[in-house]
Amino acid sequence: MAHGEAGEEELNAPRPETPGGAWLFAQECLFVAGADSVERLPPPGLPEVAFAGRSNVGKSSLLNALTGRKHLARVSNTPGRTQQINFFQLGRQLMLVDLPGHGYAKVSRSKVKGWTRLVDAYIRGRPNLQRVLLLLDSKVGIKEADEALMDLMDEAGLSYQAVMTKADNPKPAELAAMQAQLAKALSRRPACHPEIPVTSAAKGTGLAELREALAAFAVPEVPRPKP
Ligand SMILES: Nc1nc2c(ncn2[C@@H]2O[C@H](COP(=O)(O)OP(=O)(O)OP(=O)(O)O)[C@@H](O)[C@H]2O)c(=O)[nH]1
Ligand SMILES: [Mg+2]
Repeated sequence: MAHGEAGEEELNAPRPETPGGAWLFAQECLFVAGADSVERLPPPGLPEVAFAGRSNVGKSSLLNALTGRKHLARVSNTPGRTQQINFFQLGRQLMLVDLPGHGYAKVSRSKVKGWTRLVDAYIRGRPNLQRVLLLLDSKVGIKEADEALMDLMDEAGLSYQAVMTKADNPKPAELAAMQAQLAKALSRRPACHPEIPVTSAAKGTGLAELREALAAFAVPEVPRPKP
């Protein structure tokens, strides 16, 4: 067999399996880059899943809870704190991307414009961006800024999925009503994934399922050569 040709055995060998969610999120997770302008975005590499949503919706908290690190992404009581796009590498498999909160009015207009431009440019132009998770507060639902972001993603044909956050806040009946309301509103959106995970970073609700769903985007684990 010529060098580089696959033998019969290799061809029949099972493909490396997609890493499971629990395994993937137990990998080392490292902050690798923060970008406050398009020029500072790291070159595209690993598949990326981005966490988007209005300020204070719980993006950083969800990232921390998924990875089991309390202080990986900065959590703040001051909306608008995450002011840049932050990249966190999970093992050698996946990049988790914390986007600055959109639609927050209490910072200067020029700043809001700057972040919106940056997020727009990232969403429109990132070739390795596999999915955007659009986080929606279980008590608040969809606001104008979310509609604007969804318009952009529908237009760009970029796959996105709504994720309900802070599910520990509303009463069960309110939560169910919000789920139904969101399912109806989002069913009209062409690029929106039909499933809407319900999560609570505070209580751990829905995290295992979300880890599993995100594992589908990860690069398959490369088997290490036997010593
Ligand atoms: N009750 C409850 N509070 C939460 C949960 N997740 C986040 N919070 C709180 O919501 C606030 C905002 O959380 P962050 O994770 O900083 O929100 P963010 O979306 O990253 O905010 P920006 O970076 O400003 O865009 C903090 O006070 C958190 O403690 C949750 O699951 N349940
Ligand atoms: Mg944040």
